[in-house]
Amino acid sequence: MSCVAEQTVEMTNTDKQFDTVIVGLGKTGFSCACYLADQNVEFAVTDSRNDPPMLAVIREQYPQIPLYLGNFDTELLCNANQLLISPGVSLREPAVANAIASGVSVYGDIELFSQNITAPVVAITGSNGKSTVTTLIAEMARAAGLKVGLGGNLGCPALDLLREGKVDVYILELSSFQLETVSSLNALASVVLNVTEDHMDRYAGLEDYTIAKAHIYDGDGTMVINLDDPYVVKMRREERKVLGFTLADPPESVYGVRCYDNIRWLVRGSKKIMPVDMIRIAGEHNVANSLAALALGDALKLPEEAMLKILQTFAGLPHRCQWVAEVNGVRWYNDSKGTNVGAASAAIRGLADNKNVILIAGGDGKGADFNKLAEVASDHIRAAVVIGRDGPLLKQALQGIVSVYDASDMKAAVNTAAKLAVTGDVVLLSPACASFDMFKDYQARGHAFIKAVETLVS
Ligand code: UMA
Ligand code: ADP
Repeated sequence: MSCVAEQTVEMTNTDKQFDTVIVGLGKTGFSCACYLADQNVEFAVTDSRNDPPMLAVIREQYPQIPLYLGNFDTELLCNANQLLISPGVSLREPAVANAIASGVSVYGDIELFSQNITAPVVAITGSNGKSTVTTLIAEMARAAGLKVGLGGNLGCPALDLLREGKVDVYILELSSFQLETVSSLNALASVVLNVTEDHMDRYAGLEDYTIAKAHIYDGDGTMVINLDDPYVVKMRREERKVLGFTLADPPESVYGVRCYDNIRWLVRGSKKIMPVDMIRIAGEHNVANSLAALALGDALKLPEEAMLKILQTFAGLPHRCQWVAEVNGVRWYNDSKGTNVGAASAAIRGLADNKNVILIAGGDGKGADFNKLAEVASDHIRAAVVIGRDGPLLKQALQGIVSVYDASDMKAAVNTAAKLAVTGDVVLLSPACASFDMFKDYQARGHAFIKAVETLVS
């Protein structure tokens, strides 16, 4: 196997001999390069792409770093002592798997981060709700006067946080990919919000994916456990401090929901906390997210007043059940971040009222089983407009349950939905798929939707 080296020197065996090789030159790989360069460690960087996202930046800032682009070279990876691997690269990638088999140690940016921090970490994972809960708990901590380092899968790569100076607490959103290669995290408090199918193109199955997620609980911190999710309940370890949450009436000391005089309250055991309808973000999934944030805040000893203020004021992140417009009595919502079946199902349930949803969905399904979406569709969806590479698979699953229409792009999808919708309907973009077959990312997909809806208004 050969690969294109950026150095002008002729490559020999010794040229491919580095103690550390960074695998991947996206946001994570570049953050690893900056961190190691600060420590005066020598290393090389490789990426299977010819033109990875951070190529121009690394060439400009670190012209001396050897780069190996275009594919993964088995010799380069097997000669290393350690690989610092990016989350987008699977450990099953043949050259990486060969290196692991020949004894090379492999870890990711979160492991390096964990080995070098001096402040506690609150860590959040789950198939859905990660960014919302991560933002909620970060805002709560800030409202309590703490200096927060916020990042991970959401935005700023973790190692960049170490270059920004001292903080009181790190709050990290972590993906299953990042958790595959962590052993020293030992978070003060951590949560797996829920487990539903995602990234099935990367994992052997749900069990494999669940095992990766469960690493967030390694260590001796407080385990925040979603008692409504059987996969999460199984992760519970008896010897550990546990704070539970449920959308049901909870037992003593568990966070939950209880009705008093027909008003639903967030409670902890028998203690009332706040009426549910004072939570600003809508939908039952956001009640669960709020309870998870309260439990994490409890573990962090945040004052309740600061936490409740945030629940009452946080308006939600863009592209998550985001209200876009009302046109002729039809409400349009952008849930472009609904990138798997579980997320789209939660969004549909949260916004539907008597089968009034016209759903726009499709894209890169990541190997998902769309039949689970069909179960939700039969109760809540009147029609669906499908887009993208896996639109036909989605159509196959939904046909016979609801009327399904094809659209070639987002503008066509919005126009078709506009023709189908009547007063009182909700048009929801919640694709149940990744965006990369049609867009740069989920934000670009959400913006394309908003732009197309705006043309209906003008
Ligand atoms: N890739 C290659 N060859 C390589 C390296 C990467 O083809 O040599 C491909 C990957 O398969 C992937 C893409 O490039 O499709 C990006 O991978 P990356 O590891 O370079 O990604 P980064 O730019 O470092 O961004 C990663 C996270 N991306 C992924 O896990 C795919 C970002 O999460 C995260 O914000 C960033 O680190 C900082 O921590 C994004 C994401 O989509 C938002 N995450 C997934 C999700 O939320 O579902 C897990
Ligand atoms: P993530 O970071 O895990 O992708 P987000 O907070 O960005 O999660 O929310 C993405 C989408 O997932 C939302 O737009 C909504 O459709 C769905 N969602 C959010 N929270 C939950 C939850 N607790 N359970 C199920 N689905 C959820």
